[in-house]
Amino acid sequence: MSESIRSDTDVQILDKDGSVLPDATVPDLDDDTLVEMYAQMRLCRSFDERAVSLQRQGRSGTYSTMLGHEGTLVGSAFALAEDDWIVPYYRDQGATVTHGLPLENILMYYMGHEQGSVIPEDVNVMPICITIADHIPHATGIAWASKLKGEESATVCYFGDGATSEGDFHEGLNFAGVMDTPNLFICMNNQWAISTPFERQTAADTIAQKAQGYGFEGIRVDGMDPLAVYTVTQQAREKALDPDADQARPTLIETLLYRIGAHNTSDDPSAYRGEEEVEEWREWDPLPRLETFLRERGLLDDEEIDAIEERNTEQVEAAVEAAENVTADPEEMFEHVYAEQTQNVREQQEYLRRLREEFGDEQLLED
Ligand SMILES: Cc1ncc(C[n+]2csc(CCOP(=O)(O)OP(=O)(O)O)c2C)c(N)n1
Repeated sequence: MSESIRSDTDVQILDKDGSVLPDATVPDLDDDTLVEMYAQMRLCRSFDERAVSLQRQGRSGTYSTMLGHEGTLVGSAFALAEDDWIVPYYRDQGATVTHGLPLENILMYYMGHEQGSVIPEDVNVMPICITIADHIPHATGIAWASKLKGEESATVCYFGDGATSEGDFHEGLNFAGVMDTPNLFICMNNQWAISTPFERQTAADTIAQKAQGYGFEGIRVDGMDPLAVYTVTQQAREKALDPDADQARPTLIETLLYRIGAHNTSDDPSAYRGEEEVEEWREWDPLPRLETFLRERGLLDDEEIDAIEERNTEQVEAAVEAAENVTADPEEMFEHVYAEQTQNVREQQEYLRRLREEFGDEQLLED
């Protein structure tokens, strides 16, 4: 890591200690919204801790934490309007939840219930994509459709630095450039793609500079600074919907941050990275930075933080209860693969039915 994130980014508003940098402009957000942003980031953290604990107790499957990513996820989602779309991967639940996805959907997904991917009608979020970069061309397609229909809607797609080495990344961004689609591609450069470090991912200095090859703007922002991410996202959204004559609609936003936790609950990062590096980045933690900013403005105190924490705990517990009350039905696995079931999927469904009848669920689950 370089001396300061600042020297590596185009946009940073809060310094490491939460003070506003001398040449920075704080976004024009009212006091309540700023506190809400902080509360939502704290919700992400509480949710993350609970989700990891559920996995450890055998009550949920493998989970990918967003520890260190809260500033990017919440900061960017706060800049969106209800009609905007989010096309997510497995580490951006802080953004999808801020955009209206119920917390229990995330838990149900990781518990293996199909209902986790059933998104409420009025929430413009696509189901989680686990396959790296697969969702990027979909995001371009959705944005292109919005443009053709004349909708006031931008499409935001989140992914990691590892995704930029996949063909789908290049195809999705190239098409977005050619068709001039209202896309925001948010690459969370968290320094690691499981055990592959950033310098093994690309020979380029930054991810943002790759946008030039597709004919649109790329920008690198301090991803652990929610105010900076908010500003950049808001400006990119404005351009996506109403560009000046010389502007292209899409933007590639690289948020420079760090995956403080493990890749997921099956990963042991001590096998490939040192604790020193983690501690160095932990100093940029977005939560204390925003907290200091708010305290110094007189918008937050211990009492308010306790109240936020209490509300968040209740919300997380309600989500756990809702998710654990779901009774899984294996039949659902086959229902939403295609809009109309194919012969192949029907055969697989019938095969599972026969096995269940012959052996019973108890015995099938044993091996
Ligand atoms: C097409 C594909 N190849 C490989 C994998 C296995 N895999 C899961 S996560 C991951 C690393 C992804 O890193 P990055 O895109 O930087 O996202 P991060 O997890 O760091 O947020 C890989 C290779 C996969 N899910 N999909």
